[in-house]
Amino acid sequence: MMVDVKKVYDTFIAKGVDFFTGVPDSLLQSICAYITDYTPKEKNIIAANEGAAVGIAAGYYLASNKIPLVYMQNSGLGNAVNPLLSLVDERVYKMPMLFMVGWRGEPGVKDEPQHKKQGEVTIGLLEAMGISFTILDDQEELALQQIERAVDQVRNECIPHVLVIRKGVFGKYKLQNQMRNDYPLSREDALKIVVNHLDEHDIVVSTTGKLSRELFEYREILGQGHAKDFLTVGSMGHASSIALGIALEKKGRNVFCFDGDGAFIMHMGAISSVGDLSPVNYKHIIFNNGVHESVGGQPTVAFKLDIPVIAKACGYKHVFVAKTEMEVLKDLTEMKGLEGPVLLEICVKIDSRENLGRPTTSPIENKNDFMNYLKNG
Ligand SMILES: Cc1ncc(C[n+]2csc(CCOP(=O)(O)OP(=O)(O)O)c2C)c(N)n1
Repeated sequence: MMVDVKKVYDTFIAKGVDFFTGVPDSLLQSICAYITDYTPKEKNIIAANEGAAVGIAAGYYLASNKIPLVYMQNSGLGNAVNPLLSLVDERVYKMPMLFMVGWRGEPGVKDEPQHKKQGEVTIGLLEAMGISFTILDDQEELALQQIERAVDQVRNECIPHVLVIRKGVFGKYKLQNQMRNDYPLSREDALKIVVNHLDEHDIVVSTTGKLSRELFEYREILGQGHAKDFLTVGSMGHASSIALGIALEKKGRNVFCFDGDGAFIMHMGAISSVGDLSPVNYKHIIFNNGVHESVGGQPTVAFKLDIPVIAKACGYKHVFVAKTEMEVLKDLTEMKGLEGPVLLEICVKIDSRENLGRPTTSPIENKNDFMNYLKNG
């Protein structure tokens, strides 16, 4: 049984919930797509991170006295905890807010390692925060009643309430207003060009989502093993900081951060430390497709930003933008002779393979191999 996302959306609207903000999630893909297609842009704000979404929702409530809806993957609860407890909570400003949280890693449901712990503790986390919640039923009529009741509770008691969304509860819906761009390279094409250009001892910290999966597969094809790569499978937005910690400690190694635009934006403030500490061996590559491609292609604001200028203003020494293979190769060659931090933004099209696999080694194996390589290699 599944719940039709049109009916869910119509229920929100009928109950006066018509403002949406959040960070997309694969389990919420169809409802987020429906919201995107049927909501004016200024009433559906894809935020930099989940905490920022709570902030935007709080501002909306203060100015409208209406209930906002915040959507996120349960991985994003961590980013939202601070504003939930120090802003929204009933002992602080006591704000009415409806949440939709995708439950990755639900116990008993097969999922990737980075979702297991988060999935196990999701309900406990909500309980510990004293936030009321409803696990949405997969029977449509019941689910719609649950939503109505949740909105009533939020309104009557002026508190937050979380709708927990299990895998497969929402029926399919395909985004009509799909983002497009005409850049020639895909993320995977660009990744291969960069990997081919790495020196033997260069190491890589790669971001959350499909980029790390593509890197893993390409190293398999090349028969190079995976010891040079730290795959940041969870912890979205922190790859650049992990790379910084390594670069400062291992000054003789080039440390590449392979970042996504959504991840870069999520914790953009982190690069102020990169610029400030300015490790000469730090190389930041942003694979910018302008969307959260890994979870359904919802837009980011990345093509409206001047990422190289932001990096330069934070203290990076050299910055580049490339759109074609020729440009990427030219920039990579030039970067070899330069002291970092260096940033290269590669604009890529929105694309990924249907048959893309997942890492076959565990995160702990990855960590041990990587640390051994750093120690000995
Ligand atoms: C804190 C947190 N929020 C949301 C997610 C879900 N998530 C995984 S990958 C991803 C999109 C990443 O987008 P981007 O960095 O632009 O890379 P792309 O997939 O486009 O290559 C999202 C939102 C997550 N893993 N962690």
